[in-house]
Amino acid sequence: MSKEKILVTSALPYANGPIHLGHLSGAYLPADIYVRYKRLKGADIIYICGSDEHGVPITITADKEGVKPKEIIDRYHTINKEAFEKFGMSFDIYSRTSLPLHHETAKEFFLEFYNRGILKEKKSLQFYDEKVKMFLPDRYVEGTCPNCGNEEARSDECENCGALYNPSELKNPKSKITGQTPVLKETSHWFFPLGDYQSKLEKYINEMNEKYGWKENVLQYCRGWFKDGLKDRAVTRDLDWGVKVPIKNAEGKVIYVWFDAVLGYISATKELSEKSGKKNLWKEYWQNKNLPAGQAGTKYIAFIGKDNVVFHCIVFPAMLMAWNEGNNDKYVLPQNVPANEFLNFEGKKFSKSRNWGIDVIDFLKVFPVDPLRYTLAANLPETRDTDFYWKEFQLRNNSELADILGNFINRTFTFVQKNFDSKVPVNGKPEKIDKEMLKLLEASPSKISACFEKYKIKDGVFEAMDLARACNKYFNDSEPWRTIKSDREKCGTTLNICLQAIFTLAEVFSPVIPFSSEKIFGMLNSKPTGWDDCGKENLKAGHQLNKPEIIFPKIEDEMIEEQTAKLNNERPEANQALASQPAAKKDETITIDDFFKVQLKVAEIIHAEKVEKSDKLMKLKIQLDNEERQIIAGIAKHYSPEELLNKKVVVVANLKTAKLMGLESQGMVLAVEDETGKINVLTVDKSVKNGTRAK
Ligand code: B3M
Ligand code: ZN
Repeated sequence: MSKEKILVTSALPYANGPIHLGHLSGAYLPADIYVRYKRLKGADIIYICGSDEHGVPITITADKEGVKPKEIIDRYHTINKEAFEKFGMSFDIYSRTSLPLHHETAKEFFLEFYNRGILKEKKSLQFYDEKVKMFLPDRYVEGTCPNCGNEEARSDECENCGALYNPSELKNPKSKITGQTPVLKETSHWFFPLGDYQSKLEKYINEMNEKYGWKENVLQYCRGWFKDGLKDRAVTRDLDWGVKVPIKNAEGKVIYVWFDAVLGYISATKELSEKSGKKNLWKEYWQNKNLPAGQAGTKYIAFIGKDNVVFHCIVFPAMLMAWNEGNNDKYVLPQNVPANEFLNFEGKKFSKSRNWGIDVIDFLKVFPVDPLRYTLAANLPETRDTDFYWKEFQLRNNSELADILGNFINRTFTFVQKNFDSKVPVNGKPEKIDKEMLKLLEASPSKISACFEKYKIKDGVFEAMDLARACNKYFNDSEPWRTIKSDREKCGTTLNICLQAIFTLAEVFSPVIPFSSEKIFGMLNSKPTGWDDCGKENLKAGHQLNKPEIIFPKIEDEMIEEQTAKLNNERPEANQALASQPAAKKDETITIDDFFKVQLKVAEIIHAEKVEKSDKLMKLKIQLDNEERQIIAGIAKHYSPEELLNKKVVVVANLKTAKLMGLESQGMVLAVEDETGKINVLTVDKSVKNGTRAK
């Protein structure tokens, strides 16, 4: 059988922050398991990734820190590359989109489309912040989604419902730089006619789904966009960070980050070609050159998280189609895009600012990597969002890796060491139970691959652990501690088969826990055979084994408690000064008079400082019309004093004075808590006079 030719990519993470466990579960670990498995299957496979270093996510981070974007990308590219290495990601290349090779590739595509008249120049209205005199790209504007009402929607895209729209459709837009309402100003951009590709894209996705079975969540997202009808998409931005638009009269404009980022997969493969000294290697995978006999095309699998579906199932394929229509060297389109949902952390979204979650690097400073890989793999958000819990991590390590897999390996090795001089005993007298065990070993690899082939990584991992369970049962049922005295030959048979089983386990588990697998092979004094042979009897009688070691030490309670203690553990408090009111019963209405009993007034924060010995409370001085007041608000974890200063907020002005930590609070600041637990103080425009009553 000829080797499958496979190209695998994982989403290129933005180099603007450290990778956390959620990222790993979405687009990286499942891909790595798949790739490692395919390598053992003997596939001709390359695995591509790298940093996404353009776009507004980078410039926003740079602005926040007051440094140049270059500093940000250099920092996080290095950090993330190292984190991925420590986590055992087996990329063939981890490239970056700031490389000249990438800029050339992105420009080549842009010019191809431009020269063929595919890109249309259009004048459009775009948000412009008059205070800082600049056009505001997507993420610099926040407003209410015209589709679902999400109040944190970007200028042309809503992360909550996935809607894409024109900036003019966004409600209540605000500039993220100055907080002001931006104006819509004319600018000119080049647009890619996504709509022209709708029917081709629908056909492509249907065909791929019929042949290869796409995930239901991914199909759902795609159908949603098709239903709304695909629209032209601007592929340039007014920004000075990114790939410069390679045509005249385009000063100050760069190629839209998503247009260049997806091409990053191609340029990263080009870099791999250069590094490996095989100039045309990238073409073999991307353009179906040198395919093995009988294979119709490269199998391209793009692993991503759910928030990237539109770009990988619609935008990128459309770009490749457009290229292919005008060229003889044609690119392959993804055969499958097994996007995952999200992993949350102990019931809430990961959030750096709220100290919720843990970075990969920090995790691996304390715990070994394989228990993390195993726990994440057993809990992948394949069909719905899932959570990482510290307790579950401990349990998966102690009760599964250590008590099932580790225990089986350990008891077998110590038994053989003690009774058979660390040499593989002869399988002399296989009986029914032994033959059944051998059969199970032989059948297991293909059972597991059936899952992996369908990107059901989690199921494959469960199958592997089930095999380890069955191995323990076989050991128990065979009672070697008894037969060693009564029937040494029979006992040898049992242990021979147990060692063959360890070989099989070491190999089928190796995509998931590669570091431990390597140790086990070291103990076996052997090497992997390849997936299809690993269920056979691979160890010869008399083969010398090495000394056993404990592969999965237990994780003690204290170690877990230390971690949970570090978290910002309290439910982000509803502002204490914003004492929670007795909730009105569902159907209970109030009169307008009732409402007017509450005096809601606009006030300016003229001073803010943290309350000593409290990490939650902030002491505010506010200016009402003619009156200064002190309010103690439970918002110190969400705002710095500087951020609050000069904000115009809404306060309850006729609230009974209360005392908090011995300090008087003469009113209450209105705020809302979002679903992630972040508190947002309600603010009004600076032009509203202090003391103005809200009604
Ligand atoms: N950088 C978004 C993300 O990190 C984006 C992916 C690009 S894939 C070409 O989730
Ligand atoms: Zn929305």
